Amino acid sequence: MTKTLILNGPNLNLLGQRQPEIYGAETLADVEAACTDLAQSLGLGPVTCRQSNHEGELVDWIQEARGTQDAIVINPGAYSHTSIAILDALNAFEGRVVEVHISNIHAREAFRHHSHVSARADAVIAGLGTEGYLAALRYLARLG
Ligand code: CA2
Repeated sequence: MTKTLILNGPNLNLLGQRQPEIYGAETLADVEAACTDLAQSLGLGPVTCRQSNHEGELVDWIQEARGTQDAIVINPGAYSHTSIAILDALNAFEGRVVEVHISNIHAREAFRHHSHVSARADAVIAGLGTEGYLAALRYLARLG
């Protein structure tokens, strides 16, 4: 069983409400429900979904995942490009880390091209839309 924490960072609570041309039409609740359903059908183990607009709260949840979760799927939002604190917290987590970006950050503004989190991630998914979260779960299930 792979217990998985799905973490979403700032502004991702607005999914489906603004900028559908970039982030799609699904709401965060839709994405979280699809992740829960897929994890169950893959026999992956329980998923816990959380979203915060606050860097420190994301750090707290990553710390709490130490010893309690086997994997973290994280879309750090704009903190990807700025947060050493989230990178440090992930570096203290022993399990697998998959970084997800809904958009292809490399095809966007230059300030989005670098993610601090990618230095720790076992895998990085960008540009698959919200399907990226499901691809992350399939990857984790395949690894067992
Ligand atoms: O492509 C991604 O998933 C991002 O992590 C999304 C972040 C952005 O800062 C990163 O560069 C790439 C922004 C999330 C904002 O989400 C919204 C969704 C709907 C409406 C408004 C914002």
